Amino acid sequence: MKSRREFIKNGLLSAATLSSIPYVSKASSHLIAAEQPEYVENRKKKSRKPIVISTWDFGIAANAAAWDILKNQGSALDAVEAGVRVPEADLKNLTVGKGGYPDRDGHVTLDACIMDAEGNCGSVAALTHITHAISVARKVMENTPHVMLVGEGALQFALAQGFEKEDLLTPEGEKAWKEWLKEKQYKPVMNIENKSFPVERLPGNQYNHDTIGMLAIDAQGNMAGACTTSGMAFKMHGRVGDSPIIGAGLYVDNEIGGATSTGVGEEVIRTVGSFLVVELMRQGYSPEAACKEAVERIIKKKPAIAKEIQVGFLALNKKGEYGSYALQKGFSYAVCDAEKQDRLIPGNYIFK
Ligand code: SD4
Repeated sequence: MKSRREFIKNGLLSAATLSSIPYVSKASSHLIAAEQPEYVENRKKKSRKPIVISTWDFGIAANAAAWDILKNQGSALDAVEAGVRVPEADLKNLTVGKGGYPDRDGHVTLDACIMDAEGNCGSVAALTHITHAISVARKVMENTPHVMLVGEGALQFALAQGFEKEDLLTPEGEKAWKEWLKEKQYKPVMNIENKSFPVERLPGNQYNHDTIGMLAIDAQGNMAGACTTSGMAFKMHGRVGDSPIIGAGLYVDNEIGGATSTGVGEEVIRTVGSFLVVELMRQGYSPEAACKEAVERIIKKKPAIAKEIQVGFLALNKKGEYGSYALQKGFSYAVCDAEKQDRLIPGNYIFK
Protein backbone atom coordinates (compact mmCIF):
# COMPACT_ATOMS: atom_id res chain seq x y z
CA MET A 1 0.00 0.00 0.00
CA LYS A 2 1.15 3.51 -0.65
CA SER A 3 2.29 5.77 2.13
CA ARG A 4 -0.06 8.55 3.16
CA ARG A 5 2.31 11.16 1.79
CA GLU A 6 2.27 9.39 -1.52
CA PHE A 7 -1.48 9.15 -1.70
CA ILE A 8 -1.94 12.81 -0.94
CA LYS A 9 0.67 13.63 -3.55
CA ASN A 10 -1.01 11.34 -6.02
CA GLY A 11 -4.38 12.59 -5.00
CA LEU A 12 -4.41 15.35 -7.55
CA LEU A 13 -7.75 15.77 -9.20
CA SER A 14 -7.11 17.78 -12.27
CA ALA A 15 -10.60 17.74 -13.60
CA ALA A 16 -14.17 18.70 -13.20
CA THR A 17 -15.86 16.35 -10.92
CA LEU A 18 -18.86 14.13 -10.97
CA SER A 19 -20.49 15.48 -7.88
CA SER A 20 -20.32 19.11 -8.80
CA ILE A 21 -21.66 18.61 -12.29
CA PRO A 22 -25.38 18.44 -11.41
CA TYR A 23 -25.05 21.67 -9.50
CA VAL A 24 -23.07 23.63 -12.03
CA SER A 25 -25.78 23.96 -14.59
CA LYS A 26 -28.39 24.80 -11.98
CA ALA A 27 -26.35 27.38 -10.21
CA SER A 28 -23.94 28.77 -12.74
CA SER A 29 -26.35 31.52 -13.75
CA HIS A 30 -25.75 32.98 -10.30
CA LEU A 31 -21.99 32.88 -10.61
CA ILE A 32 -20.58 36.34 -10.26
CA ALA A 33 -16.99 37.51 -10.55
CA ALA A 34 -15.81 37.72 -6.96
CA GLU A 35 -14.26 41.08 -7.43
CA GLN A 36 -17.13 42.85 -9.16
CA PRO A 37 -17.58 46.12 -7.30
CA GLU A 38 -21.14 45.31 -6.25
CA TYR A 39 -19.99 42.27 -4.37
CA VAL A 40 -16.87 43.76 -2.90
CA GLU A 41 -19.16 46.52 -1.64
CA ASN A 42 -21.65 44.01 -0.25
CA ARG A 43 -18.93 42.22 1.62
CA LYS A 44 -17.94 45.44 3.37
CA LYS A 45 -21.42 46.44 4.49
CA LYS A 46 -21.82 46.63 8.21
CA SER A 47 -24.17 44.72 10.49
CA ARG A 48 -25.71 42.53 7.86
CA LYS A 49 -27.93 40.19 9.74
CA PRO A 50 -29.45 37.80 9.43
CA ILE A 51 -27.08 36.23 6.96
CA VAL A 52 -26.04 32.70 6.05
CA ILE A 53 -23.10 31.58 3.91
CA SER A 54 -21.98 28.12 2.91
CA THR A 55 -19.48 26.25 0.78
CA TRP A 56 -19.90 25.22 -2.85
CA ASP A 57 -22.74 25.44 -5.34
CA PHE A 58 -24.99 23.22 -3.29
CA GLY A 59 -24.82 25.92 -0.62
CA ILE A 60 -27.56 27.79 -2.47
CA ALA A 61 -30.23 25.18 -1.71
CA ALA A 62 -28.85 24.70 1.80
CA ASN A 63 -28.90 28.44 2.49
CA ALA A 64 -32.54 28.60 1.34
CA ALA A 65 -33.55 26.15 4.07
CA ALA A 66 -31.50 28.08 6.65
CA TRP A 67 -33.02 31.34 5.45
CA ASP A 68 -36.57 30.10 6.09
CA ILE A 69 -35.59 29.95 9.74
CA LEU A 70 -33.50 33.12 9.90
CA LYS A 71 -36.08 35.33 8.19
CA ASN A 72 -38.65 34.26 10.80
CA GLN A 73 -36.40 35.31 13.70
CA GLY A 74 -35.21 31.73 14.26
CA SER A 75 -31.85 30.94 15.80
CA ALA A 76 -28.61 30.62 13.87
CA LEU A 77 -28.20 27.18 15.42
CA ASP A 78 -31.53 25.91 14.07
CA ALA A 79 -30.75 27.54 10.73
CA VAL A 80 -27.38 25.89 10.16
CA GLU A 81 -28.71 22.49 11.17
CA ALA A 82 -31.71 22.78 8.83
CA GLY A 83 -29.49 24.16 6.08
CA VAL A 84 -26.92 21.39 5.92
CA ARG A 85 -29.60 18.74 6.23
CA VAL A 86 -30.54 19.60 2.64
CA PRO A 87 -27.38 18.23 0.98
CA GLU A 88 -27.28 15.41 3.55
CA ALA A 89 -30.62 14.17 2.20
CA ASP A 90 -29.89 14.91 -1.46
CA LEU A 91 -29.09 11.65 -3.21
CA LYS A 92 -27.55 13.52 -6.12
CA ASN A 93 -24.92 14.81 -3.73
CA LEU A 94 -22.12 12.25 -3.73
CA THR A 95 -20.07 13.86 -0.99
CA VAL A 96 -22.41 14.57 1.92
CA GLY A 97 -24.90 12.41 3.85
CA LYS A 98 -26.93 9.66 2.21
CA GLY A 99 -25.57 8.94 -1.25
CA GLY A 100 -22.03 9.92 -0.26
CA TYR A 101 -19.39 7.68 -1.77
CA PRO A 102 -18.25 4.86 0.51
CA ASP A 103 -14.84 4.09 1.91
CA ARG A 104 -12.63 1.51 0.21
CA ASP A 105 -14.46 -1.29 2.03
CA GLY A 106 -17.86 -0.14 0.82
CA HIS A 107 -19.07 1.58 4.01
CA VAL A 108 -20.49 5.09 3.86
CA THR A 109 -19.07 6.86 6.92
CA LEU A 110 -20.02 10.41 7.81
CA ASP A 111 -18.27 13.19 9.74
CA ALA A 112 -20.08 16.27 11.08
CA CYS A 113 -19.92 18.96 13.73
CA ILE A 114 -21.94 21.93 14.95
CA MET A 115 -21.13 24.90 17.17
CA ASP A 116 -23.34 27.56 18.75
CA ALA A 117 -22.96 31.11 20.01
CA GLU A 118 -22.11 30.02 23.54
CA GLY A 119 -19.15 27.91 22.50
CA ASN A 120 -21.12 24.68 22.84
CA CYS A 121 -20.21 22.09 20.26
CA GLY A 122 -20.97 18.54 19.22
CA SER A 123 -19.44 16.20 16.72
CA VAL A 124 -19.63 12.72 15.22
CA ALA A 125 -16.97 10.95 13.19
CA ALA A 126 -17.08 7.76 11.12
CA LEU A 127 -20.81 7.53 11.73
CA THR A 128 -22.59 4.87 9.68
CA HIS A 129 -26.26 4.26 8.80
CA ILE A 130 -27.64 7.69 9.73
CA THR A 131 -28.36 10.26 7.03
CA HIS A 132 -28.40 13.37 9.19
CA ALA A 133 -25.03 13.24 10.89
CA ILE A 134 -25.37 16.93 11.72
CA SER A 135 -28.45 16.27 13.84
CA VAL A 136 -26.64 13.51 15.70
CA ALA A 137 -23.79 15.97 16.32
CA ARG A 138 -26.31 18.43 17.74
CA LYS A 139 -27.68 15.75 20.06
CA VAL A 140 -24.13 15.01 21.25
CA MET A 141 -23.82 18.72 22.05
CA GLU A 142 -27.17 18.99 23.80
CA ASN A 143 -27.73 15.60 25.40
CA THR A 144 -24.27 14.46 26.52
CA PRO A 145 -21.46 16.01 28.56
CA HIS A 146 -19.12 15.28 25.60
CA VAL A 147 -18.09 16.93 22.37
CA MET A 148 -17.36 14.00 20.11
CA LEU A 149 -18.62 10.45 19.55
CA VAL A 150 -17.15 8.15 16.91
CA GLY A 151 -17.92 4.98 14.97
CA GLU A 152 -20.02 2.30 16.61
CA GLY A 153 -20.53 4.38 19.74
CA ALA A 154 -21.86 7.29 17.70
CA LEU A 155 -24.29 4.94 15.93
CA GLN A 156 -25.49 3.42 19.21
CA PHE A 157 -26.06 6.90 20.60
CA ALA A 158 -27.96 7.98 17.49
CA LEU A 159 -30.24 4.94 17.63
CA ALA A 160 -30.88 5.54 21.32
CA GLN A 161 -31.85 9.11 20.44
CA GLY A 162 -34.45 7.81 17.99
CA PHE A 163 -32.63 8.18 14.68
CA GLU A 164 -33.59 5.66 12.03
CA LYS A 165 -31.02 3.14 10.82
CA GLU A 166 -30.68 3.31 7.04
CA ASP A 167 -28.54 1.96 4.28
CA LEU A 168 -26.60 4.99 3.03
CA LEU A 169 -24.96 3.29 0.06
CA THR A 170 -26.99 4.18 -3.00
CA PRO A 171 -26.85 2.17 -6.25
CA GLU A 172 -24.83 5.03 -7.74
CA GLY A 173 -22.34 4.97 -4.87
CA GLU A 174 -22.05 1.21 -5.08
CA LYS A 175 -21.49 1.36 -8.83
CA ALA A 176 -18.72 3.94 -8.42
CA TRP A 177 -17.11 1.89 -5.66
CA LYS A 178 -17.19 -1.29 -7.77
CA GLU A 179 -15.62 0.65 -10.62
CA TRP A 180 -12.90 1.81 -8.22
CA LEU A 181 -12.37 -1.76 -6.98
CA LYS A 182 -11.26 -2.79 -10.47
CA GLU A 183 -7.98 -0.96 -10.00
CA LYS A 184 -8.10 -0.33 -6.26
CA GLN A 185 -5.65 2.51 -6.55
CA TYR A 186 -5.44 4.26 -3.24
CA LYS A 187 -5.79 7.77 -4.53
CA PRO A 188 -8.28 9.63 -2.40
CA VAL A 189 -8.86 12.50 -4.73
CA MET A 190 -9.62 16.07 -4.00
CA ASN A 191 -11.75 18.80 -5.33
CA ILE A 192 -9.62 20.78 -7.72
CA GLU A 193 -12.43 21.80 -9.99
CA ASN A 194 -12.02 22.88 -13.50
CA LYS A 195 -15.58 23.10 -14.59
CA SER A 196 -14.72 23.39 -18.26
CA PHE A 197 -13.04 19.99 -18.18
CA PRO A 198 -15.26 17.50 -20.01
CA VAL A 199 -16.58 14.98 -17.54
CA GLU A 200 -16.21 12.09 -20.00
CA ARG A 201 -12.44 12.52 -19.75
CA LEU A 202 -12.47 11.75 -16.06
CA PRO A 203 -10.59 8.51 -15.38
CA GLY A 204 -12.75 5.90 -13.67
CA ASN A 205 -11.01 6.21 -10.35
CA GLN A 206 -11.42 9.94 -9.92
CA TYR A 207 -14.31 11.32 -7.98
CA ASN A 208 -14.89 14.58 -6.37
CA HIS A 209 -15.86 15.10 -2.78
CA ASP A 210 -16.91 18.34 -1.23
CA THR A 211 -18.03 19.23 2.23
CA ILE A 212 -20.76 21.63 3.21
CA GLY A 213 -19.66 24.12 5.84
CA MET A 214 -22.21 26.76 6.84
CA LEU A 215 -21.99 29.89 9.00
CA ALA A 216 -24.91 32.10 10.06
CA ILE A 217 -25.81 35.16 12.09
CA ASP A 218 -29.42 35.38 13.22
CA ALA A 219 -31.60 38.46 13.71
CA GLN A 220 -30.51 38.60 17.36
CA GLY A 221 -26.88 38.79 16.24
CA ASN A 222 -25.91 35.32 17.42
CA MET A 223 -23.68 33.09 15.33
CA ALA A 224 -23.56 29.34 14.70
CA GLY A 225 -21.85 26.99 12.28
CA ALA A 226 -22.21 23.46 10.92
CA CYS A 227 -20.06 21.20 8.80
CA THR A 228 -20.91 17.76 7.35
CA THR A 229 -19.34 15.39 4.82
CA SER A 230 -18.82 11.81 3.72
CA GLY A 231 -15.12 12.68 3.46
CA MET A 232 -12.72 11.26 0.92
CA ALA A 233 -14.23 8.79 -1.52
CA PHE A 234 -12.74 5.28 -1.08
CA LYS A 235 -10.77 6.38 1.98
CA MET A 236 -9.38 3.83 4.46
CA HIS A 237 -12.08 2.56 6.79
CA GLY A 238 -11.86 4.71 9.90
CA ARG A 239 -10.20 7.69 8.22
CA VAL A 240 -11.51 10.94 9.67
CA GLY A 241 -10.88 14.32 8.11
CA ASP A 242 -11.07 17.85 9.44
CA SER A 243 -14.83 18.28 9.09
CA PRO A 244 -15.92 16.90 12.50
CA ILE A 245 -12.97 18.41 14.35
CA ILE A 246 -13.76 21.61 16.19
CA GLY A 247 -11.09 24.17 15.31
CA ALA A 248 -10.11 22.39 12.10
CA GLY A 249 -13.23 22.02 9.93
CA LEU A 250 -15.30 24.55 11.88
CA TYR A 251 -14.93 27.16 14.57
CA VAL A 252 -17.29 29.83 15.86
CA ASP A 253 -16.57 32.54 18.41
CA ASN A 254 -19.65 34.67 18.89
CA GLU A 255 -17.54 37.73 19.75
CA ILE A 256 -15.48 37.55 16.58
CA GLY A 257 -16.89 35.35 13.82
CA GLY A 258 -16.76 31.87 12.37
CA ALA A 259 -14.84 29.86 9.82
CA THR A 260 -15.17 26.55 8.04
CA SER A 261 -13.10 24.58 5.57
CA THR A 262 -13.26 22.19 2.66
CA GLY A 263 -10.62 20.17 0.87
CA VAL A 264 -7.85 17.88 2.06
CA GLY A 265 -8.67 17.54 5.73
CA GLU A 266 -5.24 16.31 6.76
CA GLU A 267 -3.67 19.67 5.93
CA VAL A 268 -6.46 21.58 7.67
CA ILE A 269 -6.05 19.51 10.84
CA ARG A 270 -2.29 20.06 10.79
CA THR A 271 -2.79 23.83 10.80
CA VAL A 272 -5.97 23.92 12.95
CA GLY A 273 -7.28 25.99 10.09
CA SER A 274 -10.71 27.27 11.12
CA PHE A 275 -9.52 28.28 14.57
CA LEU A 276 -6.60 30.05 12.95
CA VAL A 277 -8.93 32.01 10.68
CA VAL A 278 -11.07 33.14 13.62
CA GLU A 279 -8.01 34.12 15.65
CA LEU A 280 -6.69 36.15 12.72
CA MET A 281 -10.04 37.94 12.48
CA ARG A 282 -9.70 38.65 16.20
CA GLN A 283 -6.43 40.39 15.36
CA GLY A 284 -8.22 42.58 12.84
CA TYR A 285 -7.86 40.62 9.60
CA SER A 286 -10.82 40.78 7.22
CA PRO A 287 -12.49 37.41 6.60
CA GLU A 288 -10.81 37.10 3.20
CA ALA A 289 -7.36 38.13 4.48
CA ALA A 290 -7.67 35.66 7.36
CA CYS A 291 -8.60 32.83 4.98
CA LYS A 292 -5.68 33.76 2.73
CA GLU A 293 -3.23 33.66 5.62
CA ALA A 294 -4.56 30.22 6.61
CA VAL A 295 -4.03 28.74 3.13
CA GLU A 296 -0.59 30.36 3.02
CA ARG A 297 0.21 28.61 6.30
CA ILE A 298 -0.54 25.29 4.58
CA ILE A 299 1.79 26.21 1.73
CA LYS A 300 4.52 27.24 4.17
CA LYS A 301 4.32 23.96 6.07
CA LYS A 302 4.00 21.63 3.07
CA PRO A 303 4.85 23.47 -0.15
CA ALA A 304 5.07 20.40 -2.37
CA ILE A 305 1.78 18.93 -1.19
CA ALA A 306 -0.02 22.27 -1.22
CA LYS A 307 0.46 22.71 -4.96
CA GLU A 308 -1.32 19.47 -5.69
CA ILE A 309 -4.31 19.61 -3.41
CA GLN A 310 -7.31 21.80 -2.75
CA VAL A 311 -8.15 23.47 0.54
CA GLY A 312 -10.61 26.33 0.86
CA PHE A 313 -11.61 28.40 3.88
CA LEU A 314 -14.79 30.41 4.27
CA ALA A 315 -15.29 33.02 7.01
CA LEU A 316 -17.96 35.33 8.37
CA ASN A 317 -17.24 37.99 10.95
CA LYS A 318 -19.54 39.38 13.58
CA LYS A 319 -20.38 42.36 11.37
CA GLY A 320 -21.68 40.09 8.65
CA GLU A 321 -18.66 40.61 6.39
CA TYR A 322 -17.56 37.46 4.62
CA GLY A 323 -14.76 36.14 2.45
CA SER A 324 -12.92 33.04 1.37
CA TYR A 325 -9.59 31.88 0.02
CA ALA A 326 -8.52 28.58 -1.51
CA LEU A 327 -5.31 27.02 -2.74
CA GLN A 328 -6.71 26.34 -6.20
CA LYS A 329 -9.25 27.65 -8.61
CA GLY A 330 -12.74 26.21 -8.42
CA PHE A 331 -13.92 26.88 -4.89
CA SER A 332 -17.20 28.75 -4.64
CA TYR A 333 -19.53 29.78 -1.85
CA ALA A 334 -23.16 30.75 -1.54
CA VAL A 335 -24.40 33.84 0.31
CA CYS A 336 -27.94 34.58 1.42
CA ASP A 337 -29.29 37.64 3.20
CA ALA A 338 -32.36 39.89 3.06
CA GLU A 339 -31.07 41.59 -0.07
CA LYS A 340 -30.47 38.50 -2.19
CA GLN A 341 -30.91 34.85 -1.42
CA ASP A 342 -28.97 33.06 -4.15
CA ARG A 343 -25.56 34.57 -4.71
CA LEU A 344 -22.82 32.18 -5.69
CA ILE A 345 -19.37 33.71 -5.42
CA PRO A 346 -16.16 32.20 -6.78
CA GLY A 347 -13.48 32.08 -4.12
CA ASN A 348 -10.14 33.78 -4.56
CA TYR A 349 -7.18 31.40 -4.79
CA ILE A 350 -3.40 31.27 -4.59
CA PHE A 351 -2.16 29.17 -7.49
CA LYS A 352 -3.23 31.16 -10.55
C1 SD4 B 1 -12.25 15.75 4.48
N1 SD4 B 1 -12.43 18.14 4.32
O1 SD4 B 1 -12.81 14.70 4.79
C2 SD4 B 1 -13.12 16.91 4.05
C3 SD4 B 1 -13.53 16.72 2.65
C4 SD4 B 1 -13.85 17.95 1.88
O2 SD4 B 1 -14.16 19.04 -0.05
O3 SD4 B 1 -14.03 19.00 2.39
N2 SD4 B 1 -13.93 17.95 0.61
O4 SD4 B 1 -11.03 15.88 4.46
